[in-house]
Amino acid sequence: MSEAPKQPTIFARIVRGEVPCNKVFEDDVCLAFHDVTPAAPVHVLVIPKEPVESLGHIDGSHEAMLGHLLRKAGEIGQQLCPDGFRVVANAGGDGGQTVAHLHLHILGGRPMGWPPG
Ligand code: DGP
Repeated sequence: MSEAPKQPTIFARIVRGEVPCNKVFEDDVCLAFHDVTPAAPVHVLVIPKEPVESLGHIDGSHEAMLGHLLRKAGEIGQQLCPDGFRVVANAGGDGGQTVAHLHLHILGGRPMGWPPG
């Protein structure tokens, strides 16, 4: 029996151009845009165009994409937050993930607390 098709996430719809976003960067592999509910003065999300669910759903075929995502997060973070920034990937329920499409949060523009909540 085949699985019922999953509904596209809001991020898949942003990738397809069906939902607008405040874009920061885009290439063939990823898209970066401002978070709609910012948790810091700078809060940008970097997502793969490929709809991978989370860091808990990756395998060797995703290595190049993940390296690219992290590199772009570093470049964007350094550009927007020269005094420092944090990159976070929430995964699964206990990880605080609310959108089931892998994404890196870039947070900055203020000192970050530790440990996170
Ligand atoms: P997480 O909780 O780690 O799954 O983060 C999801 C983030 O996505 C959250 O900070 C809010 C943001 N978000 C949800 N829907 C939208 C949207 O439609 N547009 C934008 N720009 N951000 C969104």
